[in-house]
Amino acid sequence: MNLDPARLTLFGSFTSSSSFKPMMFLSLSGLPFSFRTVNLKYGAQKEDWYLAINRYGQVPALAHRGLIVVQSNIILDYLARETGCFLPESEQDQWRAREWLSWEADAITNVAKVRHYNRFRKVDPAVMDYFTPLAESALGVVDTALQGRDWLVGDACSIADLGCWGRMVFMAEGGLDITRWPNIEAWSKRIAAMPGYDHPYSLIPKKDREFDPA
Ligand SMILES: N[C@@H](CCC(=O)N[C@@H](CS)C(=O)NCC(=O)O)C(=O)O
Repeated sequence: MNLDPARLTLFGSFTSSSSFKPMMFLSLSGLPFSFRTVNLKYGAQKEDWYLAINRYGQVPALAHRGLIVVQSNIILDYLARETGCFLPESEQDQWRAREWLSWEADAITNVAKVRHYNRFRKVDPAVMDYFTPLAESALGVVDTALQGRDWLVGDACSIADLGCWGRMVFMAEGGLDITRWPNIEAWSKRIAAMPGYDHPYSLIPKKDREFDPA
């Protein structure tokens, strides 16, 4: 695959919360980039050409400067360091944002699991009974953290917010009603109000596309 090393190239899929995170970062930042679709429905993520990019056989992946970066939260961290966008100001807050991203992968990922099993792969009800309380507990932690504050870290939207919201964006498809967590609902509206935001089904292209904002 021919890649321009100077240009950010994101590989992803429109049904993927993990892809939504870097897609949201790039769109909210108004950065030029190329999008390359990896069709999960047809198993493109397990084809040799893509395994050469992401050995885990999953989306997303980012190519830039001859580097390949995978794992959505690492991509967010890379983009923040590279562009300065959504990077908290103080070093302490930068570490705190990365801490949220790491915790997100442990805990909020259960929200994505509940949605996945509910929407794409029917499982034994016992599986849902196991994962649903874990998802609810993670949402409770985020809701409490947002009590009395607009953003998870510092005074501005950061990669912590994009990583955590990105993973839970499809929560309704898992039967998790956002109105049960009022601080999360208010925070999601703050993120959605930012120019460049859209729901993943609208934001993430279904075909390869070039983004060159004026
Ligand atoms: N920890 C990874 C998870 C990536 C992930 O689970 N990607 C899903 C879509 S959201 C995927 O590619 N699934 C297809 C597969 O596993 O075959 C990340 O955050 O990037």
